[in-house]
Amino acid sequence: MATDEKAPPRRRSRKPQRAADALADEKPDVLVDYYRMMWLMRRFEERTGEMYQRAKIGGYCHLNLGEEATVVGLLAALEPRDYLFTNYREHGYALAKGIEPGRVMAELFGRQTGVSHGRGGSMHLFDASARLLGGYAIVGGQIPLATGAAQAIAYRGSDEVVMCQMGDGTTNTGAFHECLNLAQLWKLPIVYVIVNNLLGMGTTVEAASAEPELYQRACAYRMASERVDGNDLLAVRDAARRAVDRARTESLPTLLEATSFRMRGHSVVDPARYRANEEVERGRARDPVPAFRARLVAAGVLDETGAAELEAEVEREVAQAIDFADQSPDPSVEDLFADAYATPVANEPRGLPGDPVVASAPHSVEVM
Ligand SMILES: Cc1ncc(C[n+]2csc(CCOP(=O)(O)OP(=O)(O)O)c2C)c(N)n1
Repeated sequence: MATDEKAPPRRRSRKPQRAADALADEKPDVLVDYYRMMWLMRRFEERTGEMYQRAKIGGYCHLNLGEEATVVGLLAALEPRDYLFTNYREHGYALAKGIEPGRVMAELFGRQTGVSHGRGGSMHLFDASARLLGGYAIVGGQIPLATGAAQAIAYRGSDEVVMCQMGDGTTNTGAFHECLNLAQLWKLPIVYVIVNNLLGMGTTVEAASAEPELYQRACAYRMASERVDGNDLLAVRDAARRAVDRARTESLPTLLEATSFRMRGHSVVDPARYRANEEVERGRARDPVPAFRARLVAAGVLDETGAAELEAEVEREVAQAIDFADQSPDPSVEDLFADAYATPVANEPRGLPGDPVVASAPHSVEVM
């Protein structure tokens, strides 16, 4: 090499700058939208707890309080055409999937205008048009269904992705292991997400799982996996994006674990006496909602007035959702058997992942 040749100027790594202010590369309006959704979930859930106390909501009711950063981060990685399956702790997921708060609240109130026409209530939110394919009450029940949806997508060769959320306690069920095995073997476009809020009801992960680092369970199936801090919305979103991208472009599954903290008891009727006060205080100190707000204010993305206006607007939106639910009619008795079967007419497609296959199956049975 000639000695007088000038060496090209060395590019400065962008890494140290990003570390100084990781928000610098983010679009401000997107960050505000994330905060808005977290705040909507927070107020929606707090008011839901209140409505339960006032006997407006029947049955069980599990809240997402404390898990907002995880939920918003996960959903930020999905396209509207992607499918979502969850367990019973799903109100926040429905909101983040874009379903109107009024329709979610009306479902909790058991009203006809609810997402599942009042027949499901909390734990059974379902909206095929939003591609939220359920809220499931049976621990792990959603995993085979989500895996089947991913198989249908792979079979048809389309590029949608399935996300399947579950709690830490769910990972000791047989369905979890059977489905992970098949998803890797059959190369299915699915992201399994464990929301590790450290407890399955009142049992700690350590007391229930021989391998408490739950993301490591993917090793048994040679599946890609990652653990992320569930209180860090952007970290969750980025990890979820990597997983969704792997599913969409390579048709490969991922196991994602988001460590989180459940602010209240397992359900609204659980006083959570099994937790030490210090543990709860530690968790509350890391509350992701005020932390994200403070971060946006410090970065100049939002000012105090803007944040307060946004919060007041959300407050009104939640109040309207409650009014809508309150004024909505109950489902009619004549409709008792409506939606009891998957399709009102045998083999009629409903736009679900497997429908075209079912509709064109040569051995399909005609029901007269
Ligand atoms: C098959 C089955 N067994 C038991 C239950 C009762 N149950 C409901 S939630 C739960 C604990 C689940 O914990 P986890 O998966 O960690 O979810 P989290 O509620 O913490 O989000 C149990 C045992 C159930 N609903 N279904």
